[in-house]
Amino acid sequence: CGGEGSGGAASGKDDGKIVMGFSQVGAESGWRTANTKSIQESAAAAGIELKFSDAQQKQENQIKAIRSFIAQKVDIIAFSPVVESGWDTVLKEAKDAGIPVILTDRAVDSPDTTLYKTFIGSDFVLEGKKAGEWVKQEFASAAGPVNMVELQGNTGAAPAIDRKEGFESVIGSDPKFKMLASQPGDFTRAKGKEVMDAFLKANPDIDLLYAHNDDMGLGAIEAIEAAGKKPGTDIKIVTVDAVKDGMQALSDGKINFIVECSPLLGPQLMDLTKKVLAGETIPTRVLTEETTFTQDQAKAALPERKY
Ligand code: GZL
Repeated sequence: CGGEGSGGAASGKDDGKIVMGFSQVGAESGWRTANTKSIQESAAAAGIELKFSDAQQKQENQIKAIRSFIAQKVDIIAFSPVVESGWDTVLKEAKDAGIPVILTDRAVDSPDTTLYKTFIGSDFVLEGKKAGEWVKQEFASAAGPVNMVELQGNTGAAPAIDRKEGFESVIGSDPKFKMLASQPGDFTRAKGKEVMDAFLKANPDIDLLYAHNDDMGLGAIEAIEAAGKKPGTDIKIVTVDAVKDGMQALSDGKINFIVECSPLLGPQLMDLTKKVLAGETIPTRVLTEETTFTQDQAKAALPERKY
């Protein structure tokens, strides 16, 4: 097949159809399910043949999948790196094979930016800052201390690192706010519930939970209710994503604020894929559009939500 930048759309097959290898993090959250749906539906709509692999949140499975895509001589590889580090070797193998790579959703920390064409995804530091700004405003009149706990995403993941950094950059300097505990909940409901249960047993007076995604927040709500407390009232909750179940909890008053992180990256990915294979220059960073929701805004937005 034609190599990268070969002018016409290179194809792994005679019929000229673009073949994409996509390595997905897993199926850990409502966000991930919506992201997978967006990618699969957009590939079909764009006439791109998709070879899709679910890594079950394991980096070694993503590396295996990328090597398999290289062996199959796909035209392009796209993936959402489950963690930031450890990609240089396999990305160099893709580069040496003349197969362009696009990062979606999460970034890698490689200093060699020639290893991929672009990164389409959110600004996770900004998402953390938006969550922190809401907390400062919500507790502006509180004398303090404001006792907080944090459920982080999976260790080493760009959204976990950056959402924590962004939140701390806004809250960190104010002595009124005390972070009593901060642990990974791996972006899943089950782990979020388990860790929140432990937080509640060790800290009787929690005022606020910051969860790096809705799913961990929803798991935490189960633990809070099991402990006989009212989520959204006794313990305020701010999360990130704005998936349907999170927005429903927000509308029901069990979550107090959600920072949106859009999973609908499929159309942009397919558009950029065609540009890369046509030899066009594309931006090295594509930011996704997203907003924030209060309880009233969730009530209004729910009927129209796509995910
Ligand atoms: C963010 C994405 C995160 C979501 C979680 O772009 O990587 O992973 O916030 C998902 O819900 O599991």
